[in-house]
Amino acid sequence: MQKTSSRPLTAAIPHWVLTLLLLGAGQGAFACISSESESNDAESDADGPVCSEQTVNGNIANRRDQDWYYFNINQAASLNISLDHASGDDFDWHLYDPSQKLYSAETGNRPEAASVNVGGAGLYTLKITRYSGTGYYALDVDGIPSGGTSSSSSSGGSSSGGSGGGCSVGSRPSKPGGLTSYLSGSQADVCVSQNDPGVLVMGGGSDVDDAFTRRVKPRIGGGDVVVLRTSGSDGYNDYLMGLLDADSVETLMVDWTQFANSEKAT
Ligand SMILES: [Ca+2]
Ligand SMILES: [Ca+2]
Repeated sequence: MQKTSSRPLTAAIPHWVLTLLLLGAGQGAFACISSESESNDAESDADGPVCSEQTVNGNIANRRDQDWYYFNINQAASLNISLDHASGDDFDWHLYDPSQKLYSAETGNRPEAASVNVGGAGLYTLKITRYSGTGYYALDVDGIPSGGTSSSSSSGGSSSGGSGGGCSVGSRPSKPGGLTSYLSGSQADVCVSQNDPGVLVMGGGSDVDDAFTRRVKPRIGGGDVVVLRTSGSDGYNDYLMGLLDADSVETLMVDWTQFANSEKAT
């Protein structure tokens, strides 16, 4: 078995545990937020997802407070972004595109309301800052397409949710816009029977092929394997497909906090 240098050993530990969880547990809807959650002062700690028709209540608590939010866009859309707050305050919003570049902002008017056309799919973030005053605000972002189910920036695999293949585990979670994934094998879910959970702890050296073939393979029963990584690429796909006789191996590049908190990754 040819191994690739892009497979960190640690990645092998959580993916198998999560494989069992994903196959054995139903998935609930990933809720739109209605209020902010501190600390959200950095883009990497943004709250979300923000959804259309759902006001988000926030608070600029002090002079240094800034609040970040995120939402996914799966197709071209016209967004109506508005920020409502006490008349004596002056807050602003800044919209960042999936490449984390400033895309649009409203800083000159009160209330801060504007329409923004977005064309690229992916994860957008919105930063709320203060120019003067502190206190509560209400943020509305209308026009976000429902679903957030596709992403042109992703590599390989399916970006959409699905039926779960009739496995009684609920629908397959949608992939957040901007999340890169690599799929090997069959895209469709396969149903397998699992009697007991299992944990394989491995670390400190190279991957042990026998651990996968003798310990993991019998338990997954030809099911679907999910690999969560924060860096690298698809180095585990072919490796695990060969060792586990899996129906598929999908690697998700979970390199943002928002992706880690998404229904797809959890
Ligand atoms: Ca705040
Ligand atoms: Ca904040």
